[in-house]
Amino acid sequence: DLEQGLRAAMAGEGELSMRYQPIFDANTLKPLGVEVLMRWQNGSGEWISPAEFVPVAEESGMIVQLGAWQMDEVIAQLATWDGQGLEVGYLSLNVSAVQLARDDIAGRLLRALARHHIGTDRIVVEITETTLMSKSPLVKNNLAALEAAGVFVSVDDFGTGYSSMSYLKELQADYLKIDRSFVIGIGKNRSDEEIINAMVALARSLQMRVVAEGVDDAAQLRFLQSAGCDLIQGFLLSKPLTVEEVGALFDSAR
Ligand code: G
Ligand code: G
Ligand code: MN
Ligand code: NA
Repeated sequence: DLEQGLRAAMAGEGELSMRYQPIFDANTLKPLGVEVLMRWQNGSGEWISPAEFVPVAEESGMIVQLGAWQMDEVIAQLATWDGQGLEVGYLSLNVSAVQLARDDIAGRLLRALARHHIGTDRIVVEITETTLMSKSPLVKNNLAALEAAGVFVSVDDFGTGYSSMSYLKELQADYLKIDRSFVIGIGKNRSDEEIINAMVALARSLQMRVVAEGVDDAAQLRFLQSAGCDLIQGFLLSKPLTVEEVGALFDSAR
């Protein structure tokens, strides 16, 4: 089954890899960083979506080992890009509540950054609203340690969970990521547009930067620019890229 397959993929080589989806300045459209997205192509050549295997990895606890491996891989990759003179900016990492609750993820990340001489301000940790509201002391300690060290925190899929304004304020998250489901409604659904405007206003008042994800066409981009979004991510500007494609993009953007 999926769990056995994933266990084998983690033990072996080559089935798991990373893609990097660029995040752009909303106005200059200059790439400023990349979101790390895991990919799995199993032994039979089938691509299995992280939407399918991440929940399995979370339930089995494998996400701790998987996330630890990923973190070491991508920090090393960022150092490699630096060494090549490619200014890839920052890495945005999806981190699940299970990782924050069971691992010294803050310590692991800070050690990896120190080892590669990379500043903490080049990492954004993407968490969900549910994670933000966690009462687990380990989750709270990990997030507090990351923030104290200068790592940025982004609230992913914003608007799809139980959003709590007080938790947003308490953690002082740095980025708010508007979920794709609202972006899809631009030009079609007046209430989605109004929700986006309200989210931008909320983010402004909390001094958070706003990222819109899943931006697919020019009309969505125009709406989000005039709504005051700071950052844009989506297939209109770039799909998730391989290491080589990231290098080429940031090389040409210099
Ligand atoms: O990349 P894609 O759109 O297929 O991702 C689907 C879902 O899986 C998204 O919610 C995304 O946040 C999550 N995801 C993708 N890569 C990772 C990862 O490396 N770690 C974690 N925890 N979640 C991921
Ligand atoms: O939940 P999270 O934001 O981490 O999910 C990111 C996922 O969304 C990635 O797997 C990525 O492939 C997908 N994605 C990013 N931009 C677009 C887009 O413009 N359109 C669609 N359909 N999916 C997108
Ligand atoms: Mn994300
Ligand atoms: Na999202």
